[in-house]
Amino acid sequence: MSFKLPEASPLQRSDFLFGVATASFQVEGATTEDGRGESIWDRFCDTPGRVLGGDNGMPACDHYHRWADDLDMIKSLGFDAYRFSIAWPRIEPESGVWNDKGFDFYDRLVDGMLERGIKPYATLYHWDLPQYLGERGGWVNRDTAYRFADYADRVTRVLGNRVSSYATLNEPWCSAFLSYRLGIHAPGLKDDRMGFQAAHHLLLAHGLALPRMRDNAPTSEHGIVLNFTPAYPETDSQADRAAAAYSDEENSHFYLEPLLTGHYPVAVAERHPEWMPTVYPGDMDAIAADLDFLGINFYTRAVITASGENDYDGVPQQAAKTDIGWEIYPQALTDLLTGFKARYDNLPPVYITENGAADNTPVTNGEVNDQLRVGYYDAHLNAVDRAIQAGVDVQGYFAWSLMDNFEWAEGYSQRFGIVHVNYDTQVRTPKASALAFKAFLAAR
Ligand code: IFM
Repeated sequence: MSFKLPEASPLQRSDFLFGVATASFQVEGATTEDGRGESIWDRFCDTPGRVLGGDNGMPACDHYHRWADDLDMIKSLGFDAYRFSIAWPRIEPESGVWNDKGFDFYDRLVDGMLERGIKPYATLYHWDLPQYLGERGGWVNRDTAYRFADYADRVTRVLGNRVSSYATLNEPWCSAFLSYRLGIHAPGLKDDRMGFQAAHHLLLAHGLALPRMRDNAPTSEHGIVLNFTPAYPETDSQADRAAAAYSDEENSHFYLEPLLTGHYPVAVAERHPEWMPTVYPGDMDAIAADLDFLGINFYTRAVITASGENDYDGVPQQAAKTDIGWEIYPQALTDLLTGFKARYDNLPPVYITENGAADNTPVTNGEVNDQLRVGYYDAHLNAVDRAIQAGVDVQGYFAWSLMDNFEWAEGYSQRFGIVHVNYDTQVRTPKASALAFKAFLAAR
């Protein structure tokens, strides 16, 4: 079993990069070991009612101890790269205190990848903000952006050019809107103005960090990872089309446009001037610093009505869905990529830094036959191929995720891994989807 792509597809070439992705809080465990400080997610998990089942970051996949075996697994499946993230609270457990044991862990991890011929793709911030910064207002406090730039500076000084690619942030939409506007992620606040201010401070953090990262690691690539859930109108009415277009301005272009043009979208500023963040002189220039790449995370689309009311929560009733309830709609990935190329003449080279499906198929007789996920990957790899044929510069693709892990507010209830994890025994079982990747990658 493998994936089927057109014969001449660039995805079949050995210079197209394939990787798997994880994130520190979701896989590492060891939340109190070797001097790691508390993160806002540790605190959020400890707050009753915030995370399904009262789950927390322990033991997750115990990757902190099992990283060498996990790297062997990545190698044996034939992937070129591993996208991982660095836990800020391991590196700077208290404000201004730099923890050698935290640096040592990522040192070992990166060297372990290099020894195995796996390219390290590091993300500096995948949501585990130190709790002490959370207590000072988190991303609503402008100072957090400066603290991030210092942290990024320290990490890139230590890991330097050994890392092929650094992303400053993973999905600032989630760190801003899900966390401060929609109340779903840590710290769980619900305030529009705060959400937009947090977004600005996250983008500023990226902009302040970037030149320091380039100085420290001049031969690495530097960029950012954004998530997109493109909006489609429910009907062809002018009102629904306008509502969908506006939704993209607020949720997608509010993050991408400042990075590529130095401006927030006019449509948002016109409709909601009261939400626009406080911006200091020089901020937008910093945010619009050149990117070596744009990381795009894609899972699904949103279906929008002008009234904001539908009885199916944005997912058409008859649609094929993954186990978390997200519609499977691969054409949206092609449309998203070609749409960005049409809108931005300076769109940098793109990596699909996350794509994948929740498919909770259990282990049966030692195997996991996750056919929904196999089909999802097949369809989305073809969607990427169509975008490349249409002229979009896509350099690589990362499956989310290497293994089942802590799915944030959903706890351990949703499994996104191509490798199954038994959280009691920590036994890893490659699923049919992992074997499909293995066969596909071996045939390149
Ligand atoms: O698990 C998350 C990941 O941390 C960020 N992107 C989406 C994934 C699935 O929800």
